[in-house]
Amino acid sequence: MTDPRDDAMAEVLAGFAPYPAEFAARYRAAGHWRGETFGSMLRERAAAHPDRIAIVDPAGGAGDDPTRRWTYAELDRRADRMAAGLRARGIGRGDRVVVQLPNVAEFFEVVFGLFRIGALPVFALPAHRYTEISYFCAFTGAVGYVIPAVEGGFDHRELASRVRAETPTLRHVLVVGGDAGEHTPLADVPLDPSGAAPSGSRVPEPQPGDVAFLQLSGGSTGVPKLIPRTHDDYIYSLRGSVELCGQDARSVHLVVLPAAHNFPLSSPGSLGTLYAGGRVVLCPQPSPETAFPLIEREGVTVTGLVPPLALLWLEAAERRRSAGEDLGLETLEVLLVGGAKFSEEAARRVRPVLGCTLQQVFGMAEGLVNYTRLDDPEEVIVTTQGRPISPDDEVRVVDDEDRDLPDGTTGHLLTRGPYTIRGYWNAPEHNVNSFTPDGFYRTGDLVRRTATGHLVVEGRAKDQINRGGEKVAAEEIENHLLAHPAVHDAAVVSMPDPYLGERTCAYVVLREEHRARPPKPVELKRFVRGRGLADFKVPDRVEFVDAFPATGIGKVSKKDLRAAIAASLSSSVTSSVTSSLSSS
Ligand code: OOB
Repeated sequence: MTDPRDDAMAEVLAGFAPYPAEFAARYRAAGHWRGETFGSMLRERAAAHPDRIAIVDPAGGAGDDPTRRWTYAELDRRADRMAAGLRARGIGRGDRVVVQLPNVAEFFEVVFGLFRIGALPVFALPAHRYTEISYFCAFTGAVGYVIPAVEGGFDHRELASRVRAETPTLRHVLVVGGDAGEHTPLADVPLDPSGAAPSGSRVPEPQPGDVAFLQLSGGSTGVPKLIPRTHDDYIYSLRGSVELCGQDARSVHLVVLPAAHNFPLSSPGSLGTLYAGGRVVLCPQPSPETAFPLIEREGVTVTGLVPPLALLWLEAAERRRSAGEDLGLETLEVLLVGGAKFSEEAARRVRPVLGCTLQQVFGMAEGLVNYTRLDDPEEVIVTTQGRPISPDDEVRVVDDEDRDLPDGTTGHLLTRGPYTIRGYWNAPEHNVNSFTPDGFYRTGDLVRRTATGHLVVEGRAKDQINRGGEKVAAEEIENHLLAHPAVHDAAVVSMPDPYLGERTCAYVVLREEHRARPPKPVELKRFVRGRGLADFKVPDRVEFVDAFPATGIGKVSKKDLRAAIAASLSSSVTSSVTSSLSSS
């Protein structure tokens, strides 16, 4: 008898570009893909060390100390009960469920519950709003959406009601904590597994080659693309990361960045820590005020940060040290920094100021992750973004015509390997541009390879702004600006920023009839925000121009726009420095 829910898996597979058979065979023979699934991984860890703590959530519990501590056995039991409850509600293999949770213990209960039944989490970020969420739900045909009630002052229940009314597939909105309103409290879902499955029904176990979840691409196109990752490929990246980062059962990993992002999830992140049998501590806020005491109290050994947060932590540590305070960071052994380029100058401060080893990470949700090694010379650690996890990661640095370049020359990074996707989910028209015919992913990053095989990120060819690790696709924001009645044309580019590395600048050409009385920049920002999208995508600056500079073949020259805003910023810095000098 076929399970009707197999239809959902058929939909997933229809949009999935599998690894060619000869590559899959090679990755298996090399021992990279070992036939593990997330469900079996947790089951095995819980059997091996049931009483070890898996998850520490400093909030959400009852009593004087709200900290929740779940052992491996408890996480495993909760995943089973969640899986049974989700199945009883009709969610099954291949179904997509958008998960948008802050760093709370329930994130793991839900995600492992979904893994166990072969349903696919779609990993949204807490900052996403109506535009992104409605798109994820519609595009993936999601049957479920998991949210907090209110987070950071934002009522996710209202957003969920609106999306639910508009998305015919969306049957379940599950709410963690607080009043669920018209939706279902997540706490009502778990069921005793023995009573859940109707007798005689087939419950197909997820297979290692199945798509386990959909991750989001940073994006450079009008709408975000979805990244299908399999159990086999992702677990291999976890195992590799765990080894390179020296993680083991003693590791205590602080999850500071949003848990669903690929970096804190897998590099080596929370899932890598669970793979290694270590302890995951959830940090509700990334500030040093919250994180430092948690590091001290929980004996945190490793954490990962984006460059702006690393800078913030360095400054806080220096300030406290010069005030004679004890930092309490003695247990911290490794600080991973990635998501955006970490300046050499800041990288040099990590060891002396925080007393731990810096590990640079240059990764991407599509796959390839590079790390500096813990025993690399300090010069390599501070001046490069690392080298690939796997001996089977194929890395090419090429010119504009896809011709290989020698080491030391900057070019486009192409990659193929045992944990890099062969295509975005359901996006044949993008896949033609994003992958070479022989399956290399075009990362859009400009890199240089050193003689030691380490990569140095030199820039980007994709039309994206990297705002301190948060990715903004220029085209997506341009489309929002074009919806404004006064806007004739828009071009969004990066501008340098000492803290975030880059911020967004929107160049706008107004329609004739609006030029005499142009809208204020703040009105355009408000308009974009009002369309309901993540706050980090709202342009930081709006500049009005009569026309855009053009390239030789008549396209908008973003290079010239970037140069113009950079020059104008540096001259305004110079003039403000000059005026402050002359007034002092
Ligand atoms: C990580 O993943 P995504 O998918 O949000 O973004 C990937 C892109 C890369 O293609 C590159 O443009 C940029 O982010 N990036 C870096 C970088 N790490 C990522 N650029 C310069 N230096 C770095 N160290 O951001 C991500 C995924 C897994 C681990 C770490 C980061």
